[in-house]
Amino acid sequence: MYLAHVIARQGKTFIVEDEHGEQHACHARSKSVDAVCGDNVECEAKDQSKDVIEKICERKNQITRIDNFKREKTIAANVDHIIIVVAATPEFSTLLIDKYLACAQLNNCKATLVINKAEMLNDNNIDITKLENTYKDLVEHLIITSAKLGYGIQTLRLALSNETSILVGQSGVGKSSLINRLLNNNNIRVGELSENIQQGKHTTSNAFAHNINNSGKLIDSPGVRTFMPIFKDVKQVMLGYSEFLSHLGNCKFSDCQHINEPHCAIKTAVEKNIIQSERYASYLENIQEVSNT
Ligand SMILES: Nc1nc2c(ncn2[C@@H]2O[C@H](COP(=O)(O)OP(=O)(O)OP(=O)(O)O)[C@@H](O)[C@H]2O)c(=O)[nH]1
Ligand SMILES: [Mg+2]
Ligand SMILES: [Zn+2]
Repeated sequence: MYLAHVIARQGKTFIVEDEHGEQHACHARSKSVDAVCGDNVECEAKDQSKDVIEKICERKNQITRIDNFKREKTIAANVDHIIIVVAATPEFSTLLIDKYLACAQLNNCKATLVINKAEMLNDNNIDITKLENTYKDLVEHLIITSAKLGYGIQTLRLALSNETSILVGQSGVGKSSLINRLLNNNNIRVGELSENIQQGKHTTSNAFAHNINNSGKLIDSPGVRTFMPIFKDVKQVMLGYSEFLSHLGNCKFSDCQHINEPHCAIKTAVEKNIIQSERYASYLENIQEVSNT
């Protein structure tokens, strides 16, 4: 029996890494052993066949998505730090950033915002100052990068600080390209990587955890077509906006949803510019979405 860490899943095969950094291909003991990237597992070594994952250790948290059939699917576990990637292209909305921020907040993860394709920001009329003003106090780091030019990569590497991090964001923002850069700079072979993440055009289809030298594990997740955090109820939306937390409980009504109730502490904070009006607007949009489903 040995302890290991799941770094990828390809169909019914799991790739795990043991405490010595050695990789093994495993099967799961049964269907109920549904391990994901980031899981800590107990494995049984086998001579004649693939090793077997016997047990998944208790998870600190899990990042889930909703599939096309509205079923919840876990894509990664035990995540410390969510790296939200947006880029000059494709176009993005701050609502999307706010959803990912809430995902981090609800899962007790740190959040960092990466703005990639820096060399194209001017041509695409992205207002960096506005983004910085909105998000600098809500994230651990706000980093401008260009995976194409190699800009900002060292800053990103330092921000990863030896934890398990996951890159999230729309398809095409450059998540896999950033990982390639982080790995290249460490002279780690990328051949193995390209097989896993560069099949077909560019889309990453499965989560995959890469070892970044001295900077822990970095999970590459598939783009937003398949990964979009979803709020289960109004309560979750409230708890997902970190700057709201200290005001909750100060409203006149204990069940205040901060929409149009009188004497609402959240709305007062917005009026006093303590909470940004953009964030409050996105809160209302998310409340609306939850109420419609
Ligand atoms: N100009 C420019 N292009 C970039 C940059 N980073 C990535 N790209 C390009 O953007 C496209 C998408 O990059 P990927 O790294 O595959 O994007 P991804 O986020 O991993 O996409 P999915 O796997 O589909 O979620 C590729 O054509 C990259 O070459 C950048 O900094 N500047
Ligand atoms: Mg990718
Ligand atoms: Zn209120």
